Amino acid sequence: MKTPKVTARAHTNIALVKYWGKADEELIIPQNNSLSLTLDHFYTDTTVQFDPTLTADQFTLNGQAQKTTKITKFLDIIRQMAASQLFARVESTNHVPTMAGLASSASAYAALALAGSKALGLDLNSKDLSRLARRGSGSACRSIYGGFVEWQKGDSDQTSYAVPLVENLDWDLKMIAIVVNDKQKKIASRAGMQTVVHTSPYYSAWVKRSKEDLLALKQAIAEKDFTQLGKIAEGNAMCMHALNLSATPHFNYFEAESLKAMQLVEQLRDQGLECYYTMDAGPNVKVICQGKDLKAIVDSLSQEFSNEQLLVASAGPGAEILE
Ligand code: 2P0
Repeated sequence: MKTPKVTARAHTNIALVKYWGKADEELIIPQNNSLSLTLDHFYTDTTVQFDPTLTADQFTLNGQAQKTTKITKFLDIIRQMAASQLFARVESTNHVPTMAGLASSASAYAALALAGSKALGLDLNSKDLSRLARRGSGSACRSIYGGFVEWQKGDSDQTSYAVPLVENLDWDLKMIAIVVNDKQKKIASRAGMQTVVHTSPYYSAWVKRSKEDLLALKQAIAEKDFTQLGKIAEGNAMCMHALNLSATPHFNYFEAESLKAMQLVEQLRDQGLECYYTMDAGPNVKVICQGKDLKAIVDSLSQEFSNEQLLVASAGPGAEILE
């Protein structure tokens, strides 16, 4: 018998203290705790149905058939938990503006963990859902929750999962994504962080620094201290990118336009408009600011970037079942 069709929605998240390196590559256990903000405007909807007439998993993304290797490996974990041998039809839609290049494995695996486990009749609690999402992509374990979320690294499958810090923000934070290039990244996160762990002479300094950043950021969040939050996020991002520059072979995600965007943010700050930048495993720059300054900052950025290149998001909710 076919299982019920279950649809789940999960949002992307932006890390303010980054995850950049694994202690266990198979189980996806990170080297350091990370802390993110779940975003409202970028999300993935995924529908899953297990069906005894299928002879293999099927996967479409935005209506296009995709390779199933990674999805099947992930569904195998769910099948094992539910003692099922059924294959599934998985249909995902990324609700990220097409040119954004922000489509994320975080929202994808958080939505798939929720829809897939529900479809097979598992009623996982949030902690176990976070552990499951982690097996698909590390950052996905944070997208199970809304607001500020910490991924506590743990040291085993049982102990590595995200916890919510502040789910409903009473703080008007905004993120402006400056899309400088929407093409696929040159170096995938998974390969990039692996190179860094094995070769950067600064890796142990990163682990130490990220611990300090995490503590300070949690305090800034508790005190709603935007200046501290921004400084920590910006500094932590640059430390992550310094690892890439110091790896063998060295690599980086910066493009000329990324540097231009970062310089603009620094200029705006000098002019008294408080904003900070962060960057992930790609050239797009994400600017963090407060709602009261959003319009002035977007107006200034639009002198250098088109409106289509500037995407604004706020804090968003955790993963949820849609039907
Ligand atoms: C983060 N990133 O904390 C960091 C910062 C990118 C830069 O998590 O190998 O796609 O699937 O666990 O989660 C991107 O890495 O990597 C990421 P895998 P993932 O958001």
